[in-house]
Amino acid sequence: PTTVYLKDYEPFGYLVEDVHLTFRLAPNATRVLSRIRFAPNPATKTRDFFLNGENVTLISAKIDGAGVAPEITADGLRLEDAPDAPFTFEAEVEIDPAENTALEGLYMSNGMYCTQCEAEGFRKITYYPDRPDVMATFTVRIEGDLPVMLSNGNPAASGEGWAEWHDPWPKPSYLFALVAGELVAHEDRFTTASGRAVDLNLWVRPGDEHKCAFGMEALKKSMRWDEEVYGREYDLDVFNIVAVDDFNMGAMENKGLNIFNSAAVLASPETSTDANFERIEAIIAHEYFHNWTGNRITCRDWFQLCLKEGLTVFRDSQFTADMRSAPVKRISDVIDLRARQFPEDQGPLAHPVRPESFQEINNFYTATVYEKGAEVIGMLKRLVGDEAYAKALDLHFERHDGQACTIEDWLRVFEDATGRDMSQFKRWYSQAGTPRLSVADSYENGTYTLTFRQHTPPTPGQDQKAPQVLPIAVGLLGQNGEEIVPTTLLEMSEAEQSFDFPNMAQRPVPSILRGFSAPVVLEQCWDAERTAFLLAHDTDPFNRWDAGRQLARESLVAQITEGAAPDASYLDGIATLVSDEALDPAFRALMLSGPTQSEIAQILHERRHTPDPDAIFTSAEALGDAKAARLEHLLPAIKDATEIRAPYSPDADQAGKRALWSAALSLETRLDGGAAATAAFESADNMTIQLAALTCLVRAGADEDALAAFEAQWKDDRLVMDKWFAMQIAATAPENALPRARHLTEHPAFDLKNPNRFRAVIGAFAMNHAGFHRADGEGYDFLAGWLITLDAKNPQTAARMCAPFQSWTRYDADRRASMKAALERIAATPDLSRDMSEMVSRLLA
Ligand code: BAL
Ligand code: ZN
Repeated sequence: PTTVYLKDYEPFGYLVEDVHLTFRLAPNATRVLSRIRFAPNPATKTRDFFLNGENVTLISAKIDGAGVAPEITADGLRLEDAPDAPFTFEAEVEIDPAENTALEGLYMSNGMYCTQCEAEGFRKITYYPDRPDVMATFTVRIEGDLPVMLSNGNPAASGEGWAEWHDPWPKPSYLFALVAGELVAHEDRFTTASGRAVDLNLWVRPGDEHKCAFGMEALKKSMRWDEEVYGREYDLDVFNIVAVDDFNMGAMENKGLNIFNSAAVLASPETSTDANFERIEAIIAHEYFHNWTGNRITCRDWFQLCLKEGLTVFRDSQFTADMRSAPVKRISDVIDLRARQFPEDQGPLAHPVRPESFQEINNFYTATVYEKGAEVIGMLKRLVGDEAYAKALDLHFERHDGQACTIEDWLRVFEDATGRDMSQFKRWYSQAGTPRLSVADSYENGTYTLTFRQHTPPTPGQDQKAPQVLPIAVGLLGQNGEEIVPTTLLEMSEAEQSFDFPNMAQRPVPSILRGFSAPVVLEQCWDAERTAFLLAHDTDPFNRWDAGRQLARESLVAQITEGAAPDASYLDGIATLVSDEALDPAFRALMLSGPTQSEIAQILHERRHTPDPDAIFTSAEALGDAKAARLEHLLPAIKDATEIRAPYSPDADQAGKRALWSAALSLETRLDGGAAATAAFESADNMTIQLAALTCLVRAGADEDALAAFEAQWKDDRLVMDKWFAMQIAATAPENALPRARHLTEHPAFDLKNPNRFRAVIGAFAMNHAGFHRADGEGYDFLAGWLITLDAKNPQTAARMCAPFQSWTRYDADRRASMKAALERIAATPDLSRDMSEMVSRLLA
């Protein structure tokens, strides 16, 4: 496979003025007629007229009305003698949406036509310069015998069996979308700040109408928020969202026609959990916010993906923080970052936020590009301050509207708006790996000094790392717990740097990296007493939570490596916090959650212990049991105070109470073997409690009747059944995970072609840490086998599911050998996709 490099970027030799497309829909033989006006690009000298195209059959091609016979290859079409003056290119091609199981380009899902073009799917629809720096207006005519036929922009005209759409905003082909099928709309209306009336539609399959109201409200809140916080208004007369069952990603921000995985938009109290509601609100916001950060201002090339994704994730996090609890959102984001991005940054798949090469861009829709990309924006904002950030963003929108931009453009805006030199900060975009920040302190003559050292370990292809700019938020507490220096931002730019705090009457207790102000691993000398003190007194909710997390982590490490008992100071600290009714229940629920088993494996590995997945599981269970015993006397009061009697609402307040109630139920199950959970399961009137209770029963191994009852109740709801499949595999005891996963692949509702269902079984299995890492290596073989099978149909989803193998070098020799063999088995598979072959070769490098 060919490797593409950032350094080789060249603009396309032609500009596209406008595009007219006609679709004659037919499941196995859709005809696509294109009429594209090209003009030589004055910015380039080369005029190679090459149009990308894959899996399309050319029927005819014309230039200015005269037939031409271009050279056709597996990846496109070339005309040697294309004019060096404006011309119109026309083509008719045939494609086969019904056979398209890769879900890229135009495909069919439950009898409905839909598209996914990002990153390079448009070339599977017709011949086109399928690259984000070619922007054009699109007019689309759809012909077919279907009641609803949608494309981007505004509706232009329609009649029996046809509809036309016009999108006045120039866009790259990756934002093209078409949907046609039997759909019903949940309708609403929004008036923008400047008075534009916008028709809003959420299109769903008949039968799903009752799952639309929440998504629609989330859309309206997002539209208002973007006006109020970023001054960004919507720019078309309609905004359409469509729910699709078979979809590789969560959702897609196509101009004016967002397409959503139905799991990321459909919601009802009976079928969706609080976590589902929050995620749906965030994804709707994310896709909507792309209208300005992604669509109006797009990326010059795919190396710049973080320009739109990092910024848009950052914006959706701000939105969720505003709609719900900011500290809870921050803690949840960091849990996610540490669980998904840190392992990526610390393993064989590490790559910079802006990668410099790829074989298959679909492999770079990663936690690094998205979540670390968002952390980078957060650091920028912290460093320049809120006002300067707002000024820079205004300049970005003003200067770059309608353009395809780079990270250099983005940082120049900050330089111009703030006068600050961004050259060192730019390393956050080019240097892979998680910086490790160590800290030492001293107290002399009334001056307290913090000395930091930063170091980033080597990553593939990058042996040497230079110091990065780190915003380090610090607060100082007095010995009796009062705050003596409120949160202060220290700016570190050297490998080692000290910061003095003079006039300290006493030696303070430092609270470092408040709010997780930079995405680093903080290495403080382990001080159990200080950590317990911060757990009790820190005014920064993130660091308070993190103190609890550190105590739990150290307890587990000591249990595993020294045979120690669960740490009493951790249990005492937690007991005080969870019963403190002045604290937000959602925060208290987070305090009760422990580190993941994979996180413990990583820490053990860093400390030169070979992680034993079974020992990690057993210790985590022992800590859970000890927590239950220590909190036993508090559980009835916690449950009483958080029991919701009002009708269900997915708001943050109720959701927080249910989270704490469910965490208490989970501890109670450790004490009563499942009696309370069974009662909760049987009386639940919402999915949050029903699933929480079922999870408790699965963990307790008392799940047979409840799993059967749940299946009988929900067998016709595909989204609920995904939860049923996933949870019983992920939460079961390790020895049951593989037999259960195997058994469920034979369930009549297991469907390889539906990415949600595949992830619910095969992906959930890899989340059962000790189950996946079975000593006999059969877990690895099982995952490898299914990834090989899926790769033949849907390479994108298969390749993304290789991530569980990324930590393979941290385990013992037998497990390493088994994982390597599993990866080699994938690598040796004939006709492996480009996606998969790139992933496996990076994992084995
Ligand atoms: N652009 C792909 C889906 C998303 O990040 O919104
Ligand atoms: Zn996005």
